[in-house]
Amino acid sequence: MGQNLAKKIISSHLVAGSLTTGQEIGIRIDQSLTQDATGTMAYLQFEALNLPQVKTELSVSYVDHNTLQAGFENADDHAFLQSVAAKFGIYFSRPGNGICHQVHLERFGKPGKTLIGSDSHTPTGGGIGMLAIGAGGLDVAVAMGGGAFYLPQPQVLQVNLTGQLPDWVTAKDIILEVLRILSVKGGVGKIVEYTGPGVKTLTVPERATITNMGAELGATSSIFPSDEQTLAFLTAQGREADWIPLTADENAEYDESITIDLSTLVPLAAQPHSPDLVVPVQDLTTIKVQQVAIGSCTNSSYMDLMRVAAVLKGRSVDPSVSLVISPGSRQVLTMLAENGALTDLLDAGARLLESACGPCIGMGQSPSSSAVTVRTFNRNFKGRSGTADAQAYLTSPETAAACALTGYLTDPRTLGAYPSVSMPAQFRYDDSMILPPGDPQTEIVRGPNIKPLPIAPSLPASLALPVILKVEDNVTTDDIMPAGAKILPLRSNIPAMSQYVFEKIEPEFAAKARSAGQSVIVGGQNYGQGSSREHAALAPMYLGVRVVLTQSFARIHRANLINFGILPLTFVHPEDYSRIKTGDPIQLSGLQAAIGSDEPFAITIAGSDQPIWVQHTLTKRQASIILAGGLLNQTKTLN
Ligand code: MIC
Ligand code: SF4
Repeated sequence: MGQNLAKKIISSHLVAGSLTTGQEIGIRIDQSLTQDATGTMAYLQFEALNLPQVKTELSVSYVDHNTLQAGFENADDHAFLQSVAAKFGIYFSRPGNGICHQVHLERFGKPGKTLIGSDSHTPTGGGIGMLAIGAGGLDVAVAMGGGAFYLPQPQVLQVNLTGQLPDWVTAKDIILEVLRILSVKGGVGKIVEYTGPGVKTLTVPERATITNMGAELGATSSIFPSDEQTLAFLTAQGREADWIPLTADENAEYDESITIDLSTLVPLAAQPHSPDLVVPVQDLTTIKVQQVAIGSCTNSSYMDLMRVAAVLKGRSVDPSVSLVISPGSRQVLTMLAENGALTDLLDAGARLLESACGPCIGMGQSPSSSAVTVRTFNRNFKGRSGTADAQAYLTSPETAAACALTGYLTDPRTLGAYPSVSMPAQFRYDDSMILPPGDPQTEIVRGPNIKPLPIAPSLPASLALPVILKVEDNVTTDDIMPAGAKILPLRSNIPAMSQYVFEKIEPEFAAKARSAGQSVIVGGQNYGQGSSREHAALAPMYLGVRVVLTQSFARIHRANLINFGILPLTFVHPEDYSRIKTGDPIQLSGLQAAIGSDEPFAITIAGSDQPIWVQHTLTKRQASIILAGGLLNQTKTLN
């Protein structure tokens, strides 16, 4: 049997472990990216490693999340990031230059390379044939320092694409179909590899829409081969020298396989409040829409916006709808400006935002009370838009444009002929807003918003602590550590930010945690899905959370908990979840021995003689991190 593409790239970067599913492996990292909302922490951590320069082939620091400057905080963070980049050998993409994943694809991504990014949508790079993985900032800091990135060897799930998309059906509908089939837990522990004759019908930006939203499957990464389409994209970006052909062997082996016939797909929408609640748009057409938001790292490429412009040209947005558009990059925006498509958008009544994450992360443009908002984004978690009772639907740009015109959820196939838009032979590239690395003597600019890193205590032999919160399945990192325009500016200030932990689920959480001193959280399945934000581990750690006990975890969040010294445990018998309630005092003893062993161990609820069996499934490397009180403590001990 031949090798699949994911395993080929892993094999060529393997520095620890072997290719046995589930075993921990370490891979060498060629490129890294950070964005501002996670980057401040990642670079504080990099500084703590005491290294003079990054050791990767390429590292880029982007500013795209916290771009509303309603006070000094975000601007202070930008200045910090710019000075750190200059000093440590990192490229700096200035605010306004675009969303990290879009710009990275355009200007830096290379087939066959490994990329780690402090953002869960880093797998966007899989669209160009990279093995691109999202991680917490500390893992990115370690990789920038030349350390390996560790992960359980993923299974490889083949998605075999046959046929060709009908008019008005898009790459977004393909990934929504995959989400419908597999759910938000379906990709956990897996790399999703796209193969089959349908692949060559998709351009790189279309592939990137699909790999981007693989994050919503919980997948470790998603990847497409590097072929003629990849060469065409790189050539149009003036980067043909970066192309290599790369594909799975003819008879490659996969752990699982599904087939999707593209010609059978229809326009789809993910309903509130989960990206896997997918139905055909034609079933939703009685729903009134108040806001349409087009943009985000999923769907803001040049071709996406050209199609939107073609749909809107000569028409008007319904007066009951606010249409906001955030182009993915300065490249996209300047091309639209130059060819007149921007005028078509503005003439139709679109409101233009800067090239940044914007409404996707609740950084402005929150919809009105109980509004229906149709978004081309990748996440529609409750409250993420900044309006607690808003109802967010996720669709393709074409569907979103149709909704903007009619004021209802609208199947775009009702609009008539599909506008033909093709990939330009040449994109307009001007990298003047990407600053190359500067002087290693650069003084780091540290405004009052940059607070020192909190460090976790090491793990004691026993712990007696109360359950301060019990939550259900699929709790997101947006639930644990909300984002939005009010809280995001505090990303480099953990003491201030920790006030908001679990704010939407239990407004008293921070106060309760403080008064308990030390505490445990109990969760259902897929705890911590969504964002890579390590603040969802760091801030609870700062508030004294020592253990999180669940039925299962999302990959990045579990790694972040370990990195910050919070012990992640799972129930041996998932039904034991129902035996624990908020307020129960939990007793864990013989902890160091239990962590040193692979066996399940018993914990008790004080006053009950029935033990609850739990397991940690930590590798030896992770166990030593937990015992040391987190990766920074451990790395310092090793130095
Ligand atoms: C997101 O889409 O939730 C974010 C904001 O990009 C996060 C990173 C963050 O919380 O800063 C992500 O996806 O990792
Ligand atoms: Fe930015 Fe949204 Fe993409 Fe996250 S998902 S990187 S917030 S555009």
